[in-house]
Amino acid sequence: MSDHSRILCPVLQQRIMSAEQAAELIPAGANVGMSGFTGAGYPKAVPGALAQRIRQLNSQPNAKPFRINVWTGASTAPELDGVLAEVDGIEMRLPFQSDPICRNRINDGTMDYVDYHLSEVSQYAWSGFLGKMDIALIEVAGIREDGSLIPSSSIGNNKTWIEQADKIILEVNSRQNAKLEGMHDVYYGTALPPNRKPIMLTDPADRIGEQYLACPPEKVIAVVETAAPDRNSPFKPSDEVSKKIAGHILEFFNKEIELGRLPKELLPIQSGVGNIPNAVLEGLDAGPYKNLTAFTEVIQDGMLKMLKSGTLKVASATAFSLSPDGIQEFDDNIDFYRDKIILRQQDISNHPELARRLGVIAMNGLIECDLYGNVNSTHIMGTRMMNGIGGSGDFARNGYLSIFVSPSTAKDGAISAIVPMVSHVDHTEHDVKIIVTEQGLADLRGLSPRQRAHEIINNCAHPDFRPALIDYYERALHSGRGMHTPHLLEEALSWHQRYEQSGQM
Ligand code: 0RQ
Repeated sequence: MSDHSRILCPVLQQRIMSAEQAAELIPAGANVGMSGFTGAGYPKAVPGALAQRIRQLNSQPNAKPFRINVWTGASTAPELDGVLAEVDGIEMRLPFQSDPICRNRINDGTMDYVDYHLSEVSQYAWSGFLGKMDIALIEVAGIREDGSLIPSSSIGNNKTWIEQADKIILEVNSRQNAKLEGMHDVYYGTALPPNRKPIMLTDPADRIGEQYLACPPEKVIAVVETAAPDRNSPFKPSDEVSKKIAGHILEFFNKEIELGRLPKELLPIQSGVGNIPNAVLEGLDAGPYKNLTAFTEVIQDGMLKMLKSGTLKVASATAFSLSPDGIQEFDDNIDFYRDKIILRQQDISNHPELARRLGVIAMNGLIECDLYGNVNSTHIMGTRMMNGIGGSGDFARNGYLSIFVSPSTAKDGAISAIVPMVSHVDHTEHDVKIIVTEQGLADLRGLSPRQRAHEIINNCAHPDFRPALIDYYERALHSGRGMHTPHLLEEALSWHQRYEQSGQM
């Protein structure tokens, strides 16, 4: 590592320093754009050094709290979100997180949080309404002689952060596989309206950009060398519930193919992160499919397996999200994977124009869904932030099929995932096409609200909650208040109230 073999640009070799020295260059109140997407490609050293500095400064008597604003691609890791949240070092966080300490701070009001559609963050930054970006802190796999950057295991918003920031700090991580070089496709043709042009990507395998991130060396104030692995948590083996959900989805796909509504190679798949989406991928891999494609945000273990078996021929994403076994498999066989995986910036991997053009099949998790197909995927009991909307809205609204999955109950059966009215709406009834629980699948396409209620209660609700849902619906229907979307307003959120009061819906 000390031979600086990953830092080939002579000017930038002069800026090599320790993480502690680099952290000193970040002032209080700075807007810092950091790399990182679902635990891949986030800076590993400077955030920790900064957290130590913040802890020390804030412990001085009468210290004015030292906090920064942290913008990323998506979720990161304990070494970034965790350490900074622990020392109360984050004033404002956007656009997505899944860290338990961050989550607590967001929900106790000591951290502000804005969760955005992930495709839209860069345009907010370009148009200036997030404020001026002071510093970009970006992990890369290497620096080339001309100062251009070899991206690491995620791209996320890095292109935007590098362009927008006044100053740049680079972490060069020698633990990232050197053969990542060439797997990226950074598109420099974006613009703000009215200067936008069509994005000429018509197949997930298309390459439309550059392999490297352009970076003006004069903006780089520090280069820090690291050699630490990405966060990677193991997937739980598929349980009965996720296997059943996967089974319902596969049955649905097969029927759609029979009806001529889906080609036998399906359409490009987008799959959210988590155990259920991973189980669906495993199910697809065990099925008769060949030559599928993925146009998604993250490459999970299931996708590597599908590429290996030939079920999947190509995957476009913005990041990896692999388990320790998945990382090992990828590193050992990178020569096989490198021409089958393309990593793009998130404003392209999640672009609405592309999701619509390609006809993406979007599969994402839900927290709760109501009788009419409105989906909450972010808020627990309407008020407490879980993670954020992430990319689910980019794909659900614009894809060809939007499928939302969940066990029919949570917390050992105390909570029904199907409720009379959702306590928060992320995906409206207009965007949600299919709901799947272990109980079955509700196909909402072409159905009126009242027809949808029948489909969802009968196919997706847990039998323990079905009678109460039918009772609510029937009484709402006959309340004389309005038949289009029947509700009893005084009772619509009573299931949530009951849970808050008694621990049982
Ligand atoms: O909590 O672990 O403490 O028991 O929520 O629930 O069922 O394990 O499902 O991990 O797939 O998460 C919607 C949050 C689902 C996720 C959500 C509790 C439950 C458990 C997790 P415990 P599960 P998952 C691309 C797509 C938005 C972002 C997105 C998500 C925990 O899918 O964040 O889609 N989606 N991105 O017990 C109270 C309920 C509950 C509940 C579940 N009704 N009430 N608690 N839980 N339902 C990726 C990116 O964008 C980067």
